[in-house]
Amino acid sequence: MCSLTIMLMECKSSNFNKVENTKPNIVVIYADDLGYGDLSSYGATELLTPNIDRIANEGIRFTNGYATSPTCTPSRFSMLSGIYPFRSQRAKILPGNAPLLFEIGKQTLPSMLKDAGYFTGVVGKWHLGLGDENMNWNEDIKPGPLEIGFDYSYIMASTNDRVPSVYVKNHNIDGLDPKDPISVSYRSNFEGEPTGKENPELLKVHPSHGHNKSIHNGISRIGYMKGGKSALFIDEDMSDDFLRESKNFINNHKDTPFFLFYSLHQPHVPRIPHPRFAGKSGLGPRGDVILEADWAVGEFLNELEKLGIAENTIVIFSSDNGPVLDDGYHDESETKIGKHKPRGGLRGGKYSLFDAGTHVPFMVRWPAKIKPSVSDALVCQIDLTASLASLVGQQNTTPDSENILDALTGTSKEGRQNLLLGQNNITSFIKGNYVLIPPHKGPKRVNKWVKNETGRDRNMQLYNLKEDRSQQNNLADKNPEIVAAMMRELEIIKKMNKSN
Ligand code: NG6
Ligand code: CA
Repeated sequence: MCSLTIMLMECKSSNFNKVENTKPNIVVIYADDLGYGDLSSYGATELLTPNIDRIANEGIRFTNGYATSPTCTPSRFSMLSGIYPFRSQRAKILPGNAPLLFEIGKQTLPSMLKDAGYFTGVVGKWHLGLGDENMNWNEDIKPGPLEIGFDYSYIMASTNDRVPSVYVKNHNIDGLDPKDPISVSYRSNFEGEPTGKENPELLKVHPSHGHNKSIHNGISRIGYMKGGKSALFIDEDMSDDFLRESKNFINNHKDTPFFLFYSLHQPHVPRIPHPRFAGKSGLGPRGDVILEADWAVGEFLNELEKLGIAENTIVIFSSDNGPVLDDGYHDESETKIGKHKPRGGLRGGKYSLFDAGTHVPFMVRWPAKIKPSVSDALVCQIDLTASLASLVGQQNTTPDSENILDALTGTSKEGRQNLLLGQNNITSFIKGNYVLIPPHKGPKRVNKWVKNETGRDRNMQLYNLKEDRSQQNNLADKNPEIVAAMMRELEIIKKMNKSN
């Protein structure tokens, strides 16, 4: 048992109030599609991110930190549920009207912390489904975050490129006028409503592929919607909206231990910075929204300081998947990229089994306990539940989360021994320095717009990530025994299907 756990448990037996005061606040700041090379603390030179870098420089900067999946929904699902995405058939990119992905009643990261006495909240992107089949967006929207362990939620209903373009506060759309109800469809348009496909003259940003359905704020999206005018979000204000809500949350709960999942929407498409940041990066909107996110993180960290709680607040920063340039809109992400390298020398990117799909920035700051350092330990977002459970004296009952608290707090350089990545039957497997990518059918590139390599190949692939971080030398043919051993272990993990 780690020393921090012992310390908290000793406090618990001697004086319950004392443990309540000792428990650190916990904040997970989660970027959307931010690559390993997108931050100056991870080597970016064309783009400076001094505020996010503060978390890295004042805490532990992990060089082997992972999301479980190269897309949003499965990574978020496993971070909050402690379940590998492949165990859930539905854990893949969800449409905006998908039902809630979680099985209610099972332990989650927020429910575990709630059981430990934390006030728990989520602000920002969700993309984990809401409600059940045939949900009416004008009534109570549930089940959702409040049914899986959050005490408070202020979330984007789906993604910034999927309808409905509204925020949901607890069980209801924020600012909805009952006289102007909202209708949502992912099948057919509502009569008389313009679309990006038919009315390009109404657009301020044009789609490159997909994203040509309902228009809101001069941007066409995925899916159709109608009504709800007073509740529609303004893309330019989204960063400020989530920052305001996050600051309110910590102000309101500064006197109890709190857990906040602050889920940024940057740099996911559509990349629409506030005018304060437009043109500031010289790299086009993708760079501008990264600067905007960096600013918001700085404001949030300042607020922790202003409230006098920064010292005993754990701030974890990471990203849900790797980077992508064109992801559906003409937004100069390719033409203005210049020398910036979002994947930071890794191979692949969003949607990819190659390393840049899941190998992301990962940093942990806790001024009261953590000494600044850099760690090569293999750490994954899926481990937050078991690790933080150990910290706050709770049992982890999730199947795949591992207790790597010592690595996360810097008292050990050892993290996970292995890690299964991907979703459904499209997976890869890390063990020690090696990554194994079993044969998968499918295209080499996502499509003609999204140029990221998928990492799929009909042949077995094995790479030594330590010696060959850009995955140029496939070692599978020369090392059949390593391949066989890793395949066996991968299959065992897949079959284990431990459940609560
Ligand atoms: C894709 C979208 C892409 C993005 C992605 C989900 C098209 C053509 N592409 O289907 O723009 O929304 O889904 O991204 O529609 S994620 O980061 O939320 O996983
Ligand atoms: Ca994402």
